[in-house]
Amino acid sequence: EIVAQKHKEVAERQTNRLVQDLERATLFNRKTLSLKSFLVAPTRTGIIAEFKRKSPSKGIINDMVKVQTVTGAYNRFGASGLSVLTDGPYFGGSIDDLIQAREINNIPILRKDFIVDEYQIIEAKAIGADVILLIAECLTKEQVAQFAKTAHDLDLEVLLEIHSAEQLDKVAKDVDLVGVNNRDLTTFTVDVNRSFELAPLIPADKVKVAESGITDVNVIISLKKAGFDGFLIGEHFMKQSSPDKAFER
Ligand code: IGP
Repeated sequence: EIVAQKHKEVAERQTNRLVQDLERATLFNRKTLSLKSFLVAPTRTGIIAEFKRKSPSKGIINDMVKVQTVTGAYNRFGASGLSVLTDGPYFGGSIDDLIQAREINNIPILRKDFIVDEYQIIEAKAIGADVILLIAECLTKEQVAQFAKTAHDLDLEVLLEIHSAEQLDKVAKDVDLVGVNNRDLTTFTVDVNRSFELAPLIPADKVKVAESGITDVNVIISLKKAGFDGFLIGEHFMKQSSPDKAFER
């Protein structure tokens, strides 16, 4: 039902801000950063650190902290990229959160949302994102290919999220990174072994990202050995009362 809700949300936003308006935004012409490159940069950790106030599985995680304080700390701490939820209803995020994160950070930003319409991809560019998330569960194979192409035409990178081996059928030419979500989106069960199981099945030309339920540096080391270059972490950081202070060194 998320997909239906998103279509409605997009239709409403689109009446206030037409595609032509998005294309006139200052950030629309910004030169984007490559998450693929930042993930393997020697001075960075491979961690994609997420700003997430709440989630359907956990309820409120942290609604006291500011997006610039937290993302600034993630950046200083050595994150390769930032993931900012722009979904309001389920995750308590907003487009303004991403714009604010962009203002102070010069590392790649992933727009974390449920993308069901090309409008959201143009919007992602206009608010300063570098990467979009496409969730295999929510899209047909044709939509994945089409949306990924649109993103590439805008110089945005594409992270395709999968949860099962069957969904690998949706990997398209214009997909840059394949993410294995260790969390089942319907039952919310988290199992990091999902990443280890699916890793060998991911096409070799795609960068591998492990998503969700990562709380331990030893797991990151094992995932790296299994071929993962990216580690998407939200809750473990956000549930600290001061995620920013936790990272000060
Ligand atoms: C982060 P965690 O367990 O570290 O908070 O997980 C990220 O993987 C998770 O927020 C996520 C997500 C998503 C959120 C993965 N895929 C799709 C919303 C939509």
